Formats: sequence, C-alpha cells, structure tokens
Amino acid sequence: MPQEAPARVVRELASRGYNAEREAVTLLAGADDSMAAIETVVESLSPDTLKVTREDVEAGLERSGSKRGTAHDGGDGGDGADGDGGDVAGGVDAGIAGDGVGAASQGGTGTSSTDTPQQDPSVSTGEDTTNRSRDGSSPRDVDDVPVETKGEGSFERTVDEALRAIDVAGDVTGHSTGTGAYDDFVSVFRDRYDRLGSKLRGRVNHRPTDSIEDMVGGSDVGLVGMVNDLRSTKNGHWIVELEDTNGVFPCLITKGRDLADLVDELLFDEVIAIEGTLSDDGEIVFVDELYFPDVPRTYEPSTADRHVQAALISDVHVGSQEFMADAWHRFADWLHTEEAEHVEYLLIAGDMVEGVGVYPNQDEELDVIDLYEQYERFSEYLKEVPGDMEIVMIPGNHDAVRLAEPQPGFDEELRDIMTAHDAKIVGNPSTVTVEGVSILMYHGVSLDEVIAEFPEGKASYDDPHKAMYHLLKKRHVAPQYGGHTRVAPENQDYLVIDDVPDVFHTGHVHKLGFGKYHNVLAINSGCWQAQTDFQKSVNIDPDVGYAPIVDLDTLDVTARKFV
Ligand code: D5M
Ligand code: FE
Ligand code: ZN
Repeated sequence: MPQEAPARVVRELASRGYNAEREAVTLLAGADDSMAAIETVVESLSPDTLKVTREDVEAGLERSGSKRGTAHDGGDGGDGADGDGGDVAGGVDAGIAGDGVGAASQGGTGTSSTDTPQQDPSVSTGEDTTNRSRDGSSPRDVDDVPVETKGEGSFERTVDEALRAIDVAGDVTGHSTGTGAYDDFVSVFRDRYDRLGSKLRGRVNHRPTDSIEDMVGGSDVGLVGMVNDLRSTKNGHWIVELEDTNGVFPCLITKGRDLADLVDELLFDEVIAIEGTLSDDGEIVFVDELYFPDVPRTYEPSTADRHVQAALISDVHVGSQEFMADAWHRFADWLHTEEAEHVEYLLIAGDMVEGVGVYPNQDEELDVIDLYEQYERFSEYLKEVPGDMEIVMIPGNHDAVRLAEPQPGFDEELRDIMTAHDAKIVGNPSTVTVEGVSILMYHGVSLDEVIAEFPEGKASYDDPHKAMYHLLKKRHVAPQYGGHTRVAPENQDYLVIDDVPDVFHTGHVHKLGFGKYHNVLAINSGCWQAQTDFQKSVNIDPDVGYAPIVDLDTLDVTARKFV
C-alpha cells in the first residue's frame, strides 16, 4: 500500500477543517493507510481542536492499533510538508480539498542540449499514467491513483536555506512615475534609444540623421535608429525610416537580397543599426548591413555552485472553470517527493488567476466570480507546495494590476491574501538572480504580436521559445508601441533587456517550449488551464500541466508533465 504525499494529507485534514503541525502530517503520511489513519485521528480529536498535533496523531493511532510507516520517521530534520513556522497551513476550502486526487508525479525527461531548439513536449515527457478527467469530474477515489513514491511516501525534504541566494533587479514596483503625459513618452523612448543605441554604436560609425543630407552622394553612412516606419515601394523594395534624437532618415532595403529576409523581423519602435551608401541625391541610404542589439554568440551564462533546481511555471488561471486542479495537486505532491528534493525555487510568470472582465464573455467561464476570492484560492493552492520553497511571482494580463507594461507587483491588499511562503512579489518584467543565475521573468503579451507579425518559420505558437529569441535579439521584451501590448511610459524603459540574462522565462501563450539562443536558455512555460472556448475558436491548443524544471548548475531542462 503506497504511502501518501504530505500535501494530500494536508488537504484531507483541511477539508475537515483542521490545520496540522508538520510532524503530525509526516506521521499521517507515513501511516500504512493514511486515509484510514486520518479518519481515526479525526474521530478521536476533542471538539475544540483546531490544529492537529503530533500528540493527537500518536494518541489516535495508538488507540486504533494502526502502525506508523517504516519508511521514514518524521523527526525534526528538515522542513516538512509545509514550512511556515513548522505548522501546516490549513483552511483549504472544500472546493479545493474535496477534489480527491492522489499524488502522481509523472513523466520522463527531456534535457535540453546547447543550441538545439526544443521541443515537442509530447515527445519529451512521459506518458499520462493516470488518464483522469479534468477538475470537477474526477471521482473522489484515491486508491486507483498511482503514487510515485519510490517506497518513501513520507520522504521529508532536507534543504539548507542558508545556501540560497535570491536578488531582484529591474522591477518597476514602487518606482512608477508615469503620468501618461506626452513628456513621459519622449523620455521613455529616449531612454530606450540611448541604452539600446549604446550597444550598437561600436558596430557602426553613427551619423546623426540631420547631418546625413549634407554628406556627399555615395558616402558610407552608419546610422543607429529606432524603427519609425516601414513600408514597401511599388517595386517591392522596403523603406525603413530610422529615427534618432535629431530626426528621421529613410533607408532602402532592396528586394531579393539576404537582408530583405530580415525585414520580416522588424517591429516598430525597436532600435537597430544599419550601414550603407548614400544615394547620389542624398535623399536615401541604400542598406548593406543591418544589426540588432542582440546577444553575443559567445555569451557564457553563469551557473549555480551546487545542484539546485527551479520550477518555472505560469498561467495558473485559478478561478477559471478550466483551471486544472488535479494537475496542480499532482505537481504540488510531486514537489514533496525525493525526486523533487532539489527543486528549491518556484518562479511563476504571471496569470495567477483568471481575473474578471479580461476578455469579452469571460464571465461565462468563471468558476470563481470574485476577484479577491480567486486570489484566496490561488493562495491555498500555493500552500500545497513545500513550505521551504522560495517563490517569486510577477503579474500577467489576467492579474489585478494595471495592464500596461511594465506592470508593478501586486498591491498590499493582494499581498495580504498571498502570504503563503512569504513569496517575492515583483513586477513584470523583473530580473531575478537565483544563486548566480539571472532569470529574466516576463509574462509574454508581446509574444502574441511577434507570432502574429512574423512568418510561421520564425515564430509560431508551436515554438514559443523561437518568438522569445527575437525579443532577446532586440534586447527588448515588448518593442512595439500601440499594438497588442500596452506600454506605460515611465522615466526609463523597464522593458529594455540591459544585461543578457542566463535564462529568459515567459508564459502567456499557454504553450511549452524551450531552447537556447546564443547560450541563453529561453523557456515558455505552459499553463494550468484547459482549452477555453475562445482558444478553441482560434485553434489554440494549450500545453496544460507541465512544469519545466531547470538545473541551475547546468541549465539543463526537464519538462515534467502532471496531467
Ligand atoms: O492568453 C492565452 C493565449 O490566448 C494568448 O496567446 C492570448 C490568447 N487569447 C486568449 N483569449 C483571448 C481573447 N479573448 N482575445 C485574444 N487573444 C486571446 P491569456 O492571457 O492567458 O488569456
Ligand atoms: Fe495566461
Ligand atoms: Zn496571459
């Protein structure tokens, strides 16, 4: 008889209205028949018990003659099922706890290799061994669910929190100055131009736009500019109008040249450099070379000094009828197993909840209609993961913060709701450095734009990481102003990718994909929401219930599947 995962014990107790000490959970998880033991212990509790203690469990089990499991005696060693002060956070409401699904960590592995774009998740991950229907329709029957415990159902994590290091940069939270006034737009674009331009100045001999027309026809010209306009001529050539701080200048890219292929990749408002020759009449530059700020090919990412892992997820969408609670429970349960012993960090790249009024007719698919209640539920789900885990979260377009990017982290009211694990709540985007590995977290709304505007081969929903490569190449997470992505002007451009990250983590498009671009690991995490009616109508087939796990010492990735 397999032993139970602690998270499941927590849920069972919570569904009966009890909190529990960590040691009590460990004992129950290690019992020969945890569910029976829970019943016995609960029956023997005095009516005024709120929190189940170790003594309660021992007394209850003794009375019934149940034996404790032998695999592991709780002890005091590490942080148990949930670390907050040694107690297990309870109070999970029945809607969650009543969804009786056992632990089943699943899946094979798919390890990324350098420079090899990844990856069809259905190939890289193990097959579905439980084959359960999604949340709401699964029977409350746990015995038939395989629990992958490797014979150590009561495995207890032992982590050394002193070895951890986590640091956040580039977060707008608390620094937003934008008023939306015209001046703010001028300053944010100027900042973008200065910072990205400085990465390009070494590559071309920049001539200010207003001095080019005074040059002799046929001169060599270098120009660093922001893409102000892009149009085709009647002969099928392209005119890219570049803007610097002095004005604009038109540059011609002739059709049929290799360069013309790059026109497909241009977005308005991004900063590029060109080299070319001034026309005889001094009116236009014929482009010979085009440069993006880019990531150096020789970039050498930093890695952690020890074997430690991070789970990178996003798009939980709690509150949606399509939220896959079963998959989440399996994920949380798996985190308590020995296999996940080194997973000490959990990064969540936005869309914690489904939100309210985000898309037209969205209310028809809401399971929880109150926004704050959605966050309360989310917080309860978060409590299922081991209490010692370090959690970082940024908001997404479904979250209750301003939609325009950069988005500040959640406000006090929401922080008060999401107190579990003392998570680090930061803005979108933010760069989180975990034990030396810098991880740029960005929700990913601009990916829709890149995918919509680029040809299929350069960016698609099936290969979301390739769309991410373009953002790295542009060194900007959302270059185009005025399209899908709403951008709020601030006194600086928080969306510029100033320093090359070691890992780039996005979500939003609900597709799993990862690969390396010039040695930077790009990961788009999938989601925890099954296909919505809207997504069905536009053929978006989401990758649900995956958690990519990154080895911070090697930057290898294993995609784990929990559906
Ligand atoms: O977005 C999930 C994905 O689905 C993302 O690629 C946008 C797209 N999506 C979902 N609903 C809509 C509507 N109503 N209009 C346009 N695009 C949509 P998420 O932000 O998680 O909902
Ligand atoms: Fe989402
Ligand atoms: Zn989103």
